[in-house]
Amino acid sequence: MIETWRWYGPLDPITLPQIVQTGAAGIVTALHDIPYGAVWSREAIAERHEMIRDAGLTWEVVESLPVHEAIKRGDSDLDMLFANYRQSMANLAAEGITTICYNFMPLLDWTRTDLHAPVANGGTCLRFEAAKMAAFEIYMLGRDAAREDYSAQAVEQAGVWFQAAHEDDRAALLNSIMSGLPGAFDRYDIAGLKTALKGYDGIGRAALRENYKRFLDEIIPTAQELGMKMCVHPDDPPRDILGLPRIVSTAEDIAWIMAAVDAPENGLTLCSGSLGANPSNDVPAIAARFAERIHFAHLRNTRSEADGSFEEAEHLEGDTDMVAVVRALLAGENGRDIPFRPDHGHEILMDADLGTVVGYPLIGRLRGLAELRGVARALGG
Ligand code: DNO
Repeated sequence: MIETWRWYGPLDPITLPQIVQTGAAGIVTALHDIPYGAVWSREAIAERHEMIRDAGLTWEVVESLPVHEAIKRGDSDLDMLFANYRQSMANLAAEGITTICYNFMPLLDWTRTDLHAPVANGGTCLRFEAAKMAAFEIYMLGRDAAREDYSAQAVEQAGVWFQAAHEDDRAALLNSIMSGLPGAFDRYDIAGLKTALKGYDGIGRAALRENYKRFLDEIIPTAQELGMKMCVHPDDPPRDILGLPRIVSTAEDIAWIMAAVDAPENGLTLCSGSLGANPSNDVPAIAARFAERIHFAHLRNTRSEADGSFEEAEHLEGDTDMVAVVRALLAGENGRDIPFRPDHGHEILMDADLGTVVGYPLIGRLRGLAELRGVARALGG
């Protein structure tokens, strides 16, 4: 398997020469400064590519070429957005970069309520606390219907939390929830989020699937012409959130996507952490079932709690049998060629002082990569 590392570009406090020292061979990155929906020019791609090559690394995967909200909503005039997406793909392919990760989550990307939850060994992790998310939805957004989306216990604790919360606590919660949106674009305050949510009025699961199918119909033929692999990232967490449907959360969802355009270029990013946060997802079984369509892997672990809360565990700990996941990936025909990256990581040792991108610490990820490398090596990958 190809060891990769997510790099956030020239503004990332972790430099390319430092990444070389982690042992990773490949880079996963994006042009985070380009607004969603605009074309990635050949020049901008080439410039970034050269930096990566100069450091002795390869640009293995684009994460992400973002899908504009208008496409997810299925607005009426999308021709320009699809044309721009295809143009960015062509420009990437011309530079020899052919694997693209993207997601189809409405409005939010990965969502957590705590960015620095303490863990037993003294580090911190990312945490999703159902009660705090419920508090955000019910009391801060005023979405009363959210009471139906959480356990009775979580709804009750939400009230307790909100009563006791100060202005700072609420601001910190909003900040945590918004932190999953990479780059500077499309972060919302409460008013902005309410407006953005209105844009999804009347869009349920079936409509979102229809919009996704249209995206695949528009994009996959281009991927085929260009020799590219598209790989959708699962929803994180794998459940509806803010009343918005999420359609990349379970094995059944993935099977629907793979069948919607049944071609190898329509593939999956196997994110063990995202899928693993739903206890009814059997992640090794999902990896085995879709192995031929998995073009990229995010390896990470979580520990779930009864009320729907979960937190991120060390890469080899937690609810998912990581050895079984890697074994399943390696059993696929192209298993040895799959790029993988250690996803997220605990903040440990001096991580907190380094000013790295939230969720992407240096030492915690280095630890994860080293552990995963050992697993892969032991299994012959
Ligand atoms: C979280 C990441 C996601 C991922 C996007 C892909 O850490 O795995 O933000 O990059 O969902 O589009």
